[in-house]
Amino acid sequence: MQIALIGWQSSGKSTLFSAVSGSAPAHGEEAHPGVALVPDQTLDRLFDLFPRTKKVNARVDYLDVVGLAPGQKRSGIKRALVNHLQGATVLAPVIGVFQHGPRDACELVEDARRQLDDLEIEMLLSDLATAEPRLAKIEAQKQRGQEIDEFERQALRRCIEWLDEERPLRTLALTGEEEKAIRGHGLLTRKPLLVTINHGEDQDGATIRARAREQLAAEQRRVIVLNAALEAEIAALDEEDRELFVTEMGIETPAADKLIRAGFDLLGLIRFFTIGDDEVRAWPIAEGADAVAAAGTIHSDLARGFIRAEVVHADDLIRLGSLSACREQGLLRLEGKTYRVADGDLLYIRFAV
Ligand SMILES: Nc1nc2c(ncn2[C@@H]2O[C@H](COP(=O)(O)OP(=O)(O)O)[C@@H](O)[C@H]2O)c(=O)[nH]1
Ligand SMILES: [Mg+2]
Repeated sequence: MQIALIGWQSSGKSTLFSAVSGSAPAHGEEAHPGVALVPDQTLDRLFDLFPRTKKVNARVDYLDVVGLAPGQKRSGIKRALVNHLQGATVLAPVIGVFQHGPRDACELVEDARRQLDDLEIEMLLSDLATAEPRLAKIEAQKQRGQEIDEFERQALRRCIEWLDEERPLRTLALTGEEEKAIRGHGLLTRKPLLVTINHGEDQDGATIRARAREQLAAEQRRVIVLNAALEAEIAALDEEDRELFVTEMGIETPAADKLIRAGFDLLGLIRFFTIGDDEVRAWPIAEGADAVAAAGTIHSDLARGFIRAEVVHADDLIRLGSLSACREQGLLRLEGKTYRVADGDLLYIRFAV
């Protein structure tokens, strides 16, 4: 999963990027990658129970990019930047309202909506700039009698029509074939949105959060509200100080957790665990995936030679303390290829190649 932080200049993207990834932000470059480990208490407990050389958390990739200049309205996003964004799984617009000072929460949310709408227009224009030349090329090929992908042609036409009405592609229902035909184009308004509103120390975060969730959340569009500067300060503390500070300030969860959780949710991801000879590991996988798909996430050989999976829920294992205790209670089961993996399952894949 790659989350790209986008937005207007000075909205707090780089500040948030440092807070969630712990690395230095983009400096003069178009886009700058960073990595964060998915915090996972269940994994920590499994690791205590089964000490191995390594504990491997699931990871999330972040991308910090240059901001759009406020003066550039209705010109679309620069191609060089679009190319970076096309590979992202989730776009996270960072909307800054911290600069407005202690104003009424309703006004701030209204301002955030305007900024978000303007940003969406830039993304729409960028998608048109991707889709229109592609369609023109296909039409030309068709005219010359060359073979073309009719699904792609159809999908692009529908997308362009939709975009012309200033609607994001997230809300367009495409058929499976159409979807597949345009997937490679990485159209921006088709990607799920994780809207992050960055408020200031002197603003009423709780009210902004309640109102923003009510007014700005939509299908494929989640809203989180935080104070990026404060989150960056917290992230820079060592673990002990951090816990103390977080409790004192009454912050629910650190920003990194919020972003990751919302991202997993948006993408319909769950995680499963494996315990090997040398590592205890968490793996992200699509909700609804079966045991073979899980095996394939670990290694393609495991999917090819899949025989059975031994499955126990990590919570049961932690509660009972050993695999033999789980087996005695019938909680360690043998499952076949079509078993639907549940969030928090621990899998032992039996395979032969
Ligand atoms: N007071 C306050 N300042 C912030 C906050 N987030 C960012 N800033 C400041 O705003 C400026 C721009 O932030 P930056 O993260 O570089 O914005 P970017 O252009 O979106 O990457 C910097 O001086 C930050 O310190 C915030 O939540 N509160
Ligand atoms: Mg920046």
